[in-house]
Amino acid sequence: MTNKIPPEHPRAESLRTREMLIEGFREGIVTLAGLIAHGRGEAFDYLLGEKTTKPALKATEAAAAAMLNAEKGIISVNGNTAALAAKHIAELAKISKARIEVNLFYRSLEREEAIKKLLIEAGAEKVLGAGKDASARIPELSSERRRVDPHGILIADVVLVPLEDGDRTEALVKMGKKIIAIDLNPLSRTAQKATITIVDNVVRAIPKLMETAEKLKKESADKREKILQSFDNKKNLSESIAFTEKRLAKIAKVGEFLVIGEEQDGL
Ligand code: PTJ
Repeated sequence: MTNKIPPEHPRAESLRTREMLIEGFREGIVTLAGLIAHGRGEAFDYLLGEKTTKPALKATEAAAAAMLNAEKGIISVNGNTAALAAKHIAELAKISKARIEVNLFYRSLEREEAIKKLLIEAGAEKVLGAGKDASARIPELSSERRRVDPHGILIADVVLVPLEDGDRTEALVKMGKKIIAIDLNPLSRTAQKATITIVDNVVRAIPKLMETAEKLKKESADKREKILQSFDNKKNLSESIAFTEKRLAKIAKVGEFLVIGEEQDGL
């Protein structure tokens, strides 16, 4: 049973997101550690101002271009992502012609099947990677994340990994794949090792990615390739970190929050 959140509560949006994860945990979608991971994400989001920044929009554009130009694109889904964005994941897969694969750090057949069912109910046509379907292995990886679908992540050229752990990102990059990460922590190994890192909340980033892919779909593959080639992940990560630095410096000057909603302009 979810807690009733008054719409006028100043942190209603953030509380609603928490409730989605708590509900996901009760339904066997989210793992206990997923709740802790979300807390870390929330802290970074708080420092960021809980808004999509300009660097995040730039990374989103590059990510959409990479997904549309992929030959075998795939979206890797874990417990938190499924609980927070199942519908948008299903939509994004359709727009970008990407496949969807369940890939968990805390693997169990029950969770894999529950996440697969949730995604199918949310509109996904097919979901790879559950149970025996994950019969292939990623070399150099010891966690349960090494188990992948031979028709999915193993052969993909572009992999979207919202909310990841660093090991797998590194191993997938070594395999020659383009990795798109969504991670609120620009200092995480995932953020640092990915080809394109969107420093934003999954809740905002996946709908934005969907919207951007819809727009870029009307452009030529050449134009999308140019967007991709002109993107520099290190530079973008620097801009994301600098954004938080500037924001905090501004707040530090007055010792209290600036008017929420007006503070992003000019940063
Ligand atoms: O569902 P499973 O079994 O695959 O397990 C998933 C978790 C999240 C438990 C597992 O991947 C894990 O332990 O992740 P980490 O190493 O804690 O990393 C999670 C990263 O995601 C951290 O850098 C967080 O800051 C970030 N994060 C958390 N919530 C969000 C987020 N980034 C974007 N949007 C969020 N909502």
